[in-house]
Parts: sequence; structure tokens; C-alpha cells
Amino acid sequence: MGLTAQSTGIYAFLEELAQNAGTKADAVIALAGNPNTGKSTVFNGLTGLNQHTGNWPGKTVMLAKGSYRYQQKNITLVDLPGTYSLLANSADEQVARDFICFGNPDATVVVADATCLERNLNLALQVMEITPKTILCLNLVDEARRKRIEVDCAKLRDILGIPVVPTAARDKVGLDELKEAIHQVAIHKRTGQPKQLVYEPKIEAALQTLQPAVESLLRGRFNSRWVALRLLDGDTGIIAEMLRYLQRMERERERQPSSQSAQGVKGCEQFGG
Ligand SMILES: Nc1nc2c(ncn2[C@@H]2O[C@H](COP(=O)(O)OP(=O)(O)OP(=O)(O)O)[C@@H](O)[C@H]2O)c(=O)[nH]1
Ligand SMILES: [Mg+2]
Repeated sequence: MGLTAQSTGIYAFLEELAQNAGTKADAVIALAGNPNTGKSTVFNGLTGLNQHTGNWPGKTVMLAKGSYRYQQKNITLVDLPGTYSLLANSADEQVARDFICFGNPDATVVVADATCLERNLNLALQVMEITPKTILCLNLVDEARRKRIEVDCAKLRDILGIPVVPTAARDKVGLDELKEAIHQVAIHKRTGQPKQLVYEPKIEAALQTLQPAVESLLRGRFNSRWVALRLLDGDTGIIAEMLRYLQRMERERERQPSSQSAQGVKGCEQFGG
């Protein structure tokens, strides 16, 4: 598939990803995390020299893409920019959020710094709200140990409801376990059951009204609870991006003879356009 006039942002990137991958990817994995948590070190450790960098179309955000083989599967990794949140306050945050939300990766690995877990879990919780296909890579455990910080990974996994893999990526410790965790989630679709954040009663009551309406428009394409939360936030960027996504899906369906009209797109315009 070549770049087209209609390809912008996430879509141009996804098309380029498909073109450059060479061999077909069996799974695409997003690597997210706060700045300086060792994402690129994990990325390099997994992909070796099999990687290249590119620009996110329309933005001055550089992304690295790479691949590795595990259990006869070709896994493509995308090293996202370091961000503290996915609220799209900056170009980096928008790129990371758009890729996790609209790029539909087969798994998202959140690389967290074990020496300051509390701050890092904020992003992990945001990703878990978008997708159950989340893995926590608890990196820098060597550094944490030096600071006499011991993290109980089994307990953390139980609390969060997602796989937690301790790593010291600079020394390549834990990377085989990380590959296996990715394999289980992305290939075998064995996802965890991420803990859902419960908001104050007023917000939960509003969600109960809004979420079914969102669900009927989006028909399972996105996590309707997360989208409803963004609508309550008044996040106009996400509405515009969803419209673009739905319109694109509609165009693709129209190209197929047995297409049906997308009520979802028209309905979505009522609250978004
Ligand atoms: N001690 C230790 N250092 C690590 C580990 N992983 C990465 N580092 C070091 O941490 C620093 C940051 O690593 P990067 O891989 O560049 O981190 P990043 O998350 O990609 O950073 P940004 O892309 O700038 O957000 C480098 O000096 C790495 O060598 C680890 O497990 N243990
Ligand atoms: Mg990096």
C-alpha cells in the first residue's frame, strides 16, 4: 500500500510501517514509557541492528521501528516518544496516544523505572484504560536494588491485573521473559484483566449514561469507557481523530462490494464534527 493524499498522521505512519517491514509482521508492539526509563535500551536489546528510524508524518517526532523473531513469529516494535501522560498536551503525547489508540497494536509494553514506580504507574494506568493488551516492563531493577528498593512483582501483577516483567535492560537481564510475555499477549491473545479505575460517583453516573451511546456508535472499535471519559474531559482532539478513523474505515468498506452504510460515522458527527 503506497502513501496516498488521504494519508496523514497515524495512517501514513501505519502504511509506511507496512511497507518497510519487509517481511510481514505477525504482531506490532508499542513501547511506551516516561522519558529516560530505558525504552530505547529495551528496544535495542530486543531488535539488535534490525531497526530504522523515521519521522511521524506531519510532525517533528522521530520514531524507531525494529523487528525480531521469536517462536517462528515476526514481531515489529515501535519505540514511542517518552511521555508522562497520554492526554495529548504535546506532539509527543499525541503521537504516543494515537499509536496506542488508533494504531491498534497487538500489545503495548509500558517501560517503567523501578526506582520511581509511583510516578511511572500514572502512564501505565492510562494505557490500561485504553487497552487490556498491556504489559508492564519494570526496568532498572539493578538501579533500584542499589537504592535498596525491592519491588514485589507478583503483588504488583495481582494489583494491576497485567503481566509484570522485571528487567535490567542495559545488561540484557529479563529480555527473554519480556519476549515471552509479549508472545503470550500478542500472539496467543492471553491478556490480563487490567484493574479499572473507579472515578467519583458523579463521573461514574455520567459514564453510565454516556458509555452505551458511545458503544453503539463505535461498535467495539475502541474502548467505549475510555472514549466516554475523554468526551467528559471535553477532549476535542480525540473526537476529531475518531472521526478521521471512522471515515477511513467507511471508505475502505465502500471499496468492498458488500459494504453497508456506516451509521457510526454519521452518528459520530452529531457529537463530534
Ligand atoms: N542501570 C541501568 N541503566 C539503564 C537500564 N536501562 C537503560 N539504562 C540507562 O538509562 C539511560 C536512558 O536509557 P534510554 O534507553 O535512552 O531511555 P529512553 O526511555 O529511551 O529515553 P527517552 O527516549 O529519552 O525517553 C541510558 O543511559 C541507559 O544506558 C537498566 O536496566 N539499568
Ligand atoms: Mg529513547
